[in-house]
Amino acid sequence: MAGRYPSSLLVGAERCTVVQYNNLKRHRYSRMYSLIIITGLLAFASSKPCETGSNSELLLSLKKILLHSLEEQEGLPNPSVHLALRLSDSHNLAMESVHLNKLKSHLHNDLRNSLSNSQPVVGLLALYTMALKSSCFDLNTITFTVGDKSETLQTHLKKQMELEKEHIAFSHRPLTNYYQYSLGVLALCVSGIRVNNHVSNKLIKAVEHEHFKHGEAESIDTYAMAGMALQCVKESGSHAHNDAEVDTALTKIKQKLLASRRNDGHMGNEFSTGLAVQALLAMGSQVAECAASMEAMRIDARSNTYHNPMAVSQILPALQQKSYLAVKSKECQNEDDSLVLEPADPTMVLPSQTKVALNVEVVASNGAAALYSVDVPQGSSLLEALELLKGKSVGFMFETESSLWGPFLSAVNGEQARQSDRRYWHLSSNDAALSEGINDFKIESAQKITIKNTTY
Ligand code: B12
Repeated sequence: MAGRYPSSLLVGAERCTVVQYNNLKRHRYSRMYSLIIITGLLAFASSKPCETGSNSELLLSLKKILLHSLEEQEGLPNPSVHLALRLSDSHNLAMESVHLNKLKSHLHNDLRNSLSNSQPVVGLLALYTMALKSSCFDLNTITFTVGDKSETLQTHLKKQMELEKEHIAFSHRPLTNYYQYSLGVLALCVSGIRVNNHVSNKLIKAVEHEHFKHGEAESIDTYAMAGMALQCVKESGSHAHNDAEVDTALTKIKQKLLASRRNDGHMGNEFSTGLAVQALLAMGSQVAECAASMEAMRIDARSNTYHNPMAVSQILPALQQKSYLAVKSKECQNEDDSLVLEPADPTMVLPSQTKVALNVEVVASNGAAALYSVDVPQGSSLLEALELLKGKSVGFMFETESSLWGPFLSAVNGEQARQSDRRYWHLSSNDAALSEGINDFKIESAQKITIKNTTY
């Protein structure tokens, strides 16, 4: 599966680093390698961390990562990447326009199929809505025909939110998750649709009862998304009767985000910090208050922590001191069209000669554990390592599902960990939870990976 696109980005004149792009895939994968070398970016010189001008080279290189990812997408076009490019202050309008058309055809068809099969897709519908709105596209002209009924995108989004809300009333959890529920509220709000008070109340209650979890840990990403959603609702004035409740929830979210700030400036982890900064800015924090977190992200970006376009798409608005709320007032006139993408030089990346020993422990839902061993080239992704193990025919098998973040490990040794059962295959290395998935995590040294069927 996973089309991986090892590619390279130079941030700082003296070095050339391999960055791996993850592609959006659906239900199948094929592998291919290419190396893209972008040379000539000047060394990053940041003396005033919060001033846009001082980090313009870094921002430029991040935008180019996103543009390259558009070219290399084999699967569905990514609405989050589109949104980040549209919220940027410089553009490649031709490439954005081609991508918009892909969203309106490929992603649209995929969403229609999901809606026809009654699958909950509120997060993707919301991102699609915001991507279209960020391109100033008339949302009223977008319709889905499901069965013999044709309804607008916004009507479908509202209906999905009603289903989610009813599910929360019934089982205290959304059909999808609170991150997607927040995205739904945000998308309705930024596109000027009044959010039903009952819908926003469910989000407010979830904040109050601290229901935002990622596995066993608190989900800072979800607090951030809920913060942006509720801030938008507050500003729209549509929640007038319960203004105090919205304020209480926003205050709590802000506390949660600030309390999650580590000494190195990250809020939550490397991958939630961008959304957390976006949320704080949306809620009225001054840029200076976020300086340490922004600097942490810039250090990450320079050391290639963000080698997944999805991660870049979530930090880029924050580094440009913007949040997803900016979609609401987005105008598409007189845009700077100066972003030029140099052609990439494809090169093969050869596997390392050095092998490292990997132990893989699989813990099934009944607690039964199986241990496997395999030697893999140093620097292999966990996905490549699992493929090698599978090829050894020692009884290890696995399957993945595509997502915006790349391949999600869905079944191991014939056992599914299904969202409908609130289960997933949790990944850890030497007992520490992985902060990346199977396509992005690299095996640099001998270790034990545990893959455990876990409830959440
Ligand atoms: C909800 C959520 C989950 C839920 C998903 C099920 C559910 N309840 O819906 C659960 C708890 C199962 C989960 C698991 C994991 N997650 Co998670 N998850 C999220 C969260 C908060 C929202 C995702 C979402 O709904 N997006 C909206 C929809 C529209 O996009 P989507 O792509 O269609 O959504 C699906 C995928 O994102 C997928 N998914 C969820 N997490 C991950 C992680 C990876 C690596 C992949 C490939 C897919 C994936 O599940 C979503 C629902 O189907 C994000 C936060 C964020 N900033 O994006 C983190 C996030 C994506 N997860 C993350 C991680 C690390 C993981 C795990 C690898 C943790 C672990 N150590 O096991 C596992 C995945 C292991 C595997 N089997 O492959 C990181 C990814 C960072 C990175 N660079 O890759 C994020 C960004 C959180 C963070 N800040 O660290 N996750």
